[in-house]
Amino acid sequence: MKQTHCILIGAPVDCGKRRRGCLMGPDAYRTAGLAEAITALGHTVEDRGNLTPDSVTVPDHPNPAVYKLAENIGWTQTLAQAARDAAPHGLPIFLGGDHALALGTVAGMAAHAQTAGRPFFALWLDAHSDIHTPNTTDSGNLHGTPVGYVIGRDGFDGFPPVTAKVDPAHICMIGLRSVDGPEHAALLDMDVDVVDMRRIDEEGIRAPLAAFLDRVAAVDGMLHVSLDVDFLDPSVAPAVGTTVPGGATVREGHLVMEMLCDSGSVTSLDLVELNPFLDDRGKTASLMVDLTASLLGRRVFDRPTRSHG
Ligand code: 4U7
Ligand code: MN
Ligand code: MN
Ligand code: MN
Repeated sequence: MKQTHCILIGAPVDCGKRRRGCLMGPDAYRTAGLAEAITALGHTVEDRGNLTPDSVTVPDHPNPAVYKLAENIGWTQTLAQAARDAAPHGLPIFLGGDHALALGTVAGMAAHAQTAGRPFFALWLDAHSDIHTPNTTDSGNLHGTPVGYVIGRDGFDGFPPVTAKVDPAHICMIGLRSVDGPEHAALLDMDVDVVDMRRIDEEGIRAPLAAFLDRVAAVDGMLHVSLDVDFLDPSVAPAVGTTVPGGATVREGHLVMEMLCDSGSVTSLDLVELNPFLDDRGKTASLMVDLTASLLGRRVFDRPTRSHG
């Protein structure tokens, strides 16, 4: 893989749900040797440290379940700007932090793509579809809403207006196995490419991902990857609040990352939902670092002719 300048951006977002601990995520990735793994592959790394959210005040939300609205809006503002600032200089890697951070990172990267005049795509690696709005969520946990926000669904009053809406047909979700009723209803009405665990069982993970990557490459798209720890099976990745059994294996995770590397399309990455308080001697943090290394070109054994096509 060609030499890449990786920009680490710490986003200790912990307001997207009630269970605390994701604020320790960025330091866990650093402790697990993320920067060292990247430089060992011949890339350069710049660590911009941890951000803090803009402070905003908001009126009460009509859905009383909504949790920490103001803080989520503050983070969205801060991270959208951080994404736009970093994108022209290299490959931003957002170190979460819970998935509420993606309201900002994806909105910011999409705005950057619009400025650059390139189509924007997102790959959502997750047990969940995260397509709620503050009005449809029962839990009130806004880490379940980033996709709803970036495609421009109603209900995000008080959040920064989405200047570059992401086309649902440019989103692929892989790993789904927990989708709420209102999310299911929304997905039925749009062209998101949904690769749930049953489809992975039946078709394997390679074919649907290859088809999506071909679509991105055909139009020289910019691809944002949002990797939620709960994409992986909890037996191999226990450090997450929202465990759902029946997730991706270690090898499925690596294959996805290796194919993403081969595609050359990835222009930004979120590492989200790691809760180090729930980890088992750092094994989840280390696995996330290893997956990032695969995305950036680490190979066990390479044949010059291998390709995913
Ligand atoms: B994550 C949930 F009800 N859908 O809205 C909700 F199942 O970023 C979970 O993918 C959301 O971890 C999970 O609270 C958000 C729930
Ligand atoms: Mn999830
Ligand atoms: Mn998620
Ligand atoms: Mn989660």
